[in-house]
Amino acid sequence: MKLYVCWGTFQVPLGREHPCRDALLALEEAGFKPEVVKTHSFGAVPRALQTPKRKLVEDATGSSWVPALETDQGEWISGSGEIAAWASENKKAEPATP
Ligand SMILES: N[C@@H](CCC(=O)N[C@@H](CS)C(=O)NCC(=O)O)C(=O)O
Repeated sequence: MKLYVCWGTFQVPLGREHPCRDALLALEEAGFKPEVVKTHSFGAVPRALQTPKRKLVEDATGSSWVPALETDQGEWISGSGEIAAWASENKKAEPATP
């Protein structure tokens, strides 16, 4: 799976939430290890000036804003809350203990 993010998944100062980081942590918590794809640019930039990765996200989700998740099944989920909900619904099973 691929998690499309802005410029990274770093923590931001002053306790402000960073949606791309929240999405990654929710996926990791659910046992996934997504490939993180940096799209750069910014969601509000006009399409003509967007990066190819932002255009890909917009074509798939209808919005150039990130975070956006592309699952291994080719499903796209847009938004950190939606990605977190998907992660908890599709949690990977714990490996059986010997
Ligand atoms: N409600 C959205 C907000 C997304 C959001 O604010 N994303 C940050 C990046 S982490 C942003 O600045 N988005 C503009 C962009 O870069 O697309 C969510 O939680 O997913």
